[in-house]
Amino acid sequence: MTDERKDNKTKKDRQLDHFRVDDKGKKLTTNQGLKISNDQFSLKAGERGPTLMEDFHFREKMTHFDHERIPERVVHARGFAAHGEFELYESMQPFTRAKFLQDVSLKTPVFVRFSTVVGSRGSADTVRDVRGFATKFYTDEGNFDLVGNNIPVFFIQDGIKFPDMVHAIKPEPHNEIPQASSAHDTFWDFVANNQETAHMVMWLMSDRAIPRSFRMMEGFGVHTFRFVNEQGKAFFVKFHWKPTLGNHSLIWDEAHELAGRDPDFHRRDLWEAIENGYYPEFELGVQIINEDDEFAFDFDILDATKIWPEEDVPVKIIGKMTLNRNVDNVFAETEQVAFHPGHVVPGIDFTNDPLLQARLFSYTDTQLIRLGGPNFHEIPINKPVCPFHNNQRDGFHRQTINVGKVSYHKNSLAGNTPSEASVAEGGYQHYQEKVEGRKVQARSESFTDHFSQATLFWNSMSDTEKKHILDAFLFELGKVKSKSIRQQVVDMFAHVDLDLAVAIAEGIGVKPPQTGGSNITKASPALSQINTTYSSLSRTVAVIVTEGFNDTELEYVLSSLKASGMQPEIISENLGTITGQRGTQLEVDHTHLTADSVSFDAVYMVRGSDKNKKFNKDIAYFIDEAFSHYKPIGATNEGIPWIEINKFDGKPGVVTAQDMNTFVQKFNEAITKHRHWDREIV
Ligand code: HDE
Repeated sequence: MTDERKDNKTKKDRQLDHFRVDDKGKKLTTNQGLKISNDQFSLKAGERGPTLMEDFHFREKMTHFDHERIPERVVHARGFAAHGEFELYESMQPFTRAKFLQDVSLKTPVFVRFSTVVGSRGSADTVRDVRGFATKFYTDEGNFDLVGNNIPVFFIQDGIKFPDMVHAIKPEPHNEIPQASSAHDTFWDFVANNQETAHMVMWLMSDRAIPRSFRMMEGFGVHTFRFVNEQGKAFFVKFHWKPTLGNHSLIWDEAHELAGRDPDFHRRDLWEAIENGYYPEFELGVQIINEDDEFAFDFDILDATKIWPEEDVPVKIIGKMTLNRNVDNVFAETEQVAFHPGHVVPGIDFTNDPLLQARLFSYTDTQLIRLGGPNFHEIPINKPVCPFHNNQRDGFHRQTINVGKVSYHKNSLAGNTPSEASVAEGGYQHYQEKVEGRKVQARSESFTDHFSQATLFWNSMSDTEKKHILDAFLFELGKVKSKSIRQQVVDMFAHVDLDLAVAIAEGIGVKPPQTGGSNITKASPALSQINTTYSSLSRTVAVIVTEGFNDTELEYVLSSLKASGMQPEIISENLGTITGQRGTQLEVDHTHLTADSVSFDAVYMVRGSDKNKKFNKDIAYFIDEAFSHYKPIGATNEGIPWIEINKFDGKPGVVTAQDMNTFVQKFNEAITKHRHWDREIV
């Protein structure tokens, strides 16, 4: 346990204390507790002789090492997690009996794991992909897992197709290429031949699939769940997470470059934000539909390829989650956490969404192989914070020592305990939905419209977003070797938007479709990221400065940026300290070799005395790249010539000023805007 850990711990944090071990300052021992006198040399028959079997310490050490790895998740293998707390703004009592959604005085501990879907555990963070957004609420009534994504719809409607979909998008089996990418033949073959994918593919091609940060993306429960209140009345509900920093993305070139320069970009961003006290916050929203209105929409509300447009069914914000603590150990917590959409509490129930139904089977099943047996609920990160009692026994790695001889129900020897709880005592009761029908392998007619909402999404995009979507199609399909698949995809997306399909066709060398188009003219402004929240809080600024800088100016700007909640980092020719005209010493954080423009939200040019020609050249590239990524660039006095060399002065989002007050204000505004799309890039 680290010394600086605060006292105001959550219930979960206190529980984890019992499992934390700090080896610092201790003697080295075997796992049996035997002190080790020599950990350098194995036991040998003679100094140059063979190692002996009886060297139990060597064997234990090596065997444990040989078994350190567990299977990575079959999807969502690469992830990063943090602890936090959820607080409720207003009681949801009219809709649900769930206590953590009723009592505004409660703070519920949470653990959130963000992930990519397709790549292996060691793949890059910034690839084009869906992001997982899984939250475990440790409530007093048991764990509730909201296992969502950052995209509100899914590729398929029925879970039976999930293995096919995942096989198609994962690296191709004959050569295991490409890693963490959908830009290959099998994925697009799947898309063209399973056209329910159309809507989700539009999202995947959009900027949503390359988020700027886990802290700046939305989360969605995707499925329609059910709320059930104390009177037993049910409501359909969809869950949303809204980041308070707004919903922002990278651009493709930047994401691509980051994948090489800093494959850990998103995990580093989350880790550092929490370490630096910029705690990520997400508001929880719910869309609620009365049971009577189940059929009031022009889509089926049980179809996971559909959204409920926010303008038609408003998102009610009911609480906020704050992530305020990094993990102590990634394997123990992030890797071993086991989420399951079937982990619910009284007041939250399922619907007949066939995708959700399949997930209810898959998640326990996968943990059995990944975590090695049925006792994964005993792993510290998975343990509920409330007591749990039942007659389940034994199995690999059982930790609990269940005393007594009774492990069955009903019994008289233990007074028939553990006993069932009535609903009044908090017992879970499945919602008694009336269901009737023939056993059929079929899909409801109401699930057959695959294109209307794909068009709705397209219609809702700004021109910039539309261009990014087109570029993404051109990139992805440009990587598809089969001309037939390219043609099939173009013909398919002609049903979404004819102009889009024609533009794709032109770029990828297939016939432009003659027919298609859509009569959907509706748009949903909430879908465009242009309409999100904007904030400069926690934005990173590369401050480029050399020896002999203007102390007064730099001190003023740095303190103003920090006061506005931004994170400036100093980049210079060498590590160490640099000295200003008045003698101020400044510690350098990076050189241009260790930092790239893609790692920052903005650039501030300060300069100093110009001695190093090579550095100047490298910096010209740095600014050029930041400019081409539409990022804010600021320069004061001596830094201005650096901007002029590249002819960027006067361009949108490029702020230059002699007066520091004006500069700081305008630069802050430029950073808050995130990107300057009105800039012309040639
Ligand atoms: Fe998952 N999914 N999924 N999924 N999923 C898994 O469970 C599965 C789906 C999601 O950070 C696996 O523990 C099926 C939708 C997240 O640990 C596995 C179907 C959504 C995570 C599995 C879906 C998700 C997973 C792999 C279609 C958004 C990572 C490892 C019926 C609502 C959780 C594991 C973490 C992980 C199955 C579709 C989200 C195999 C069968 C839709 C965020 O059980």
